[in-house]
Amino acid sequence: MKVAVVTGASRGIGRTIAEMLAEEGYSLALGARNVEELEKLTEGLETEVFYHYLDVSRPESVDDFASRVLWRFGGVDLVVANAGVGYFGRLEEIRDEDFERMLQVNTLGLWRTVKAFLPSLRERRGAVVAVTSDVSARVFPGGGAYVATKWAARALVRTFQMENPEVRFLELRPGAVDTYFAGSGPGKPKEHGFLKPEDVAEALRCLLKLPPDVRVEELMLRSIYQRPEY
Ligand code: NJP
Repeated sequence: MKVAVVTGASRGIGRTIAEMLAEEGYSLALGARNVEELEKLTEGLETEVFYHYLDVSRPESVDDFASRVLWRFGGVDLVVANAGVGYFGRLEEIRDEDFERMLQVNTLGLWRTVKAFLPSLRERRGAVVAVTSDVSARVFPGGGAYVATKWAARALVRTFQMENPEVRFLELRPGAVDTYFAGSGPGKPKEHGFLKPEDVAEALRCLLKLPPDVRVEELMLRSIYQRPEY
């Protein structure tokens, strides 16, 4: 049975991807800081699930999580590096601690997560899904700091790919999605430009069905009600 790791699995996109992967028969290793939510999620999943506290902004937490997962399963086939946070404001207004937090989670956290599982992924010729953003290759006023952390994440994903051709890296770039992101909560109508997390998970489900010698490197998906901007 294939083993998938999902970071930021306690809610939003990560949680929905975890549910989809369980349906697809993956064994799961789920990480997030909110362990209570991970426990609740696990109760509803019909597959083998390991969950553990994970704070991707702390190197020792990532190492601890990875070694527990590798001990439990012996190896992993898929890593969904999804954990992310968003703080917004004009560049002269964004707070130092918010910018730093985003760098720690969105950029360094992704790097640490992939790095920790890389030997196993190489051995199993596995795959990484790096959840970045539709803004990982564009900018917008009021989003400069968040955007910078996602551009950097994109650069890391591409470099990882070049350095590890035996692993397939997919940069998953969602536009606005109806989650708890940036302090909001779900319930926003699709007509306001938000995808449902299920839309993202379904897109990924389709891609995972492709033959293993197909490398989809990037997927950007947005609601038809979100303005197309590049
Ligand atoms: O957000 P939300 P999404 N260590 O807030 C976890 C990107 N994205 O699902 O630790 C470990 O509902 C947090 O868990 P917890 C976005 O940048 C979104 O929308 O328990 N985990 C929770 O499970 C991000 O990369 C939109 O608090 C940490 C999860 O992350 C990804 O999509 C648009 C953590 C966040 O769930 C998923 O975000 C876009 C840490 N230090 C890109 N800090 C959008 N929603 O509109 C947070 O372009 N988490």
